[in-house]
Amino acid sequence: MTDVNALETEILAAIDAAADEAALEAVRVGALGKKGTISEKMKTLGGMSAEERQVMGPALNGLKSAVTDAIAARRQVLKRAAIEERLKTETVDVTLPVRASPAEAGRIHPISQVVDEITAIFSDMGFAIAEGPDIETDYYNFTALNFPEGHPAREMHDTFFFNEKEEGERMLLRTHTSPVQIRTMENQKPPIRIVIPGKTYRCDSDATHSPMFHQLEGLVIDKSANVANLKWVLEEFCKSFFEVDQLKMRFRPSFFPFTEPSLEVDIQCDRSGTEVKFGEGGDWMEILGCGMVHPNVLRLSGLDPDVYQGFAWGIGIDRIAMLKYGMPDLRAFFDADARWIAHYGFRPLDIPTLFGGLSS
Ligand code: 2NM
Repeated sequence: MTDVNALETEILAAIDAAADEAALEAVRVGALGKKGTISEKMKTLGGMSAEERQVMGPALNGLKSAVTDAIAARRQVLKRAAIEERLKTETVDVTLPVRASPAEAGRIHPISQVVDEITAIFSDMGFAIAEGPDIETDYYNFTALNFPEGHPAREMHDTFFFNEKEEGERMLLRTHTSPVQIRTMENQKPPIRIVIPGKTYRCDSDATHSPMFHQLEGLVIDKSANVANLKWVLEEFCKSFFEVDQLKMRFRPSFFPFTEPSLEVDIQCDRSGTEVKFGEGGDWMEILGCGMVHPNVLRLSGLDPDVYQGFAWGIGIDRIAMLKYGMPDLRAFFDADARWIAHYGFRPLDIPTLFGGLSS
């Protein structure tokens, strides 16, 4: 009996001393596990005399239930302590500011914004958007656009050529997006009303020229499209883009191989202040080139110039983006400077629409 009492004192002390649930489990296995001290004692009951067993049986059963209860009670205490400890160390400060999501921190490049603005304006007038490859053949970039072989205009385009292929063909980086108009005329029956935004390339680099720049060209082909329609489309576009109600335009004669007549367009502006204002003042600024598509271009693209006619135009996107948003240096467009984009960039969810405001 003293044995049993001593064992009980020892086990209860170990239970009290267990500092965490793992230590408590070790005590339980040591006492009540298969080879635990109490289990071993239980096994000796079989070899005892009837009188001895009558005394030791209840004593050991009493020990077993006392230890089981003590372990359960201690486990509760340790569980609660563990929770208290976690609550103390795993606090979340809900008053801390939330980190901005990418949709709020990111910015849209002014070029992308201006392309979205321009395409929104022309989509609203019923134009479709067309695209094509940056790497082109000599045929689509020049020949089909009525640039005669050896014509000085080919040199004026400062073309980037690739090395000649084995058969002698030489690919190039398109110098304008006009090859897309040719591909469209080859593949679609008029009426055609498309705008083509895209990257274009010329070997030219200074404060106002980048070897890669952006153009937006437009094309209308049907049986009656004329210069009056061209002037209306461009006037509506300029008013929408510069967000003014009235805007005087000036059409001057020019030359492009692919149009006849060819015109250069100036818009009214005021340069008397620190920044240029459009739709007022007595100054002019050149903004785009345009004209009636040359009959040779129609013919080469498979359209009969006695049936179809149309007009086309081209605008430098980088330059009008600089004008509209007061950005002084073209080169910053392509520097990938995070501080510049944070200042001049646009919020991703402020998508330009005519009803929502183009640049609001
Ligand atoms: C310009 C100016 C004038 C033009 C012409 C054509 C085509 F393919 F229809 F012949 N595409 N683009 C054009 C006309 C482009 O850019 C200043």
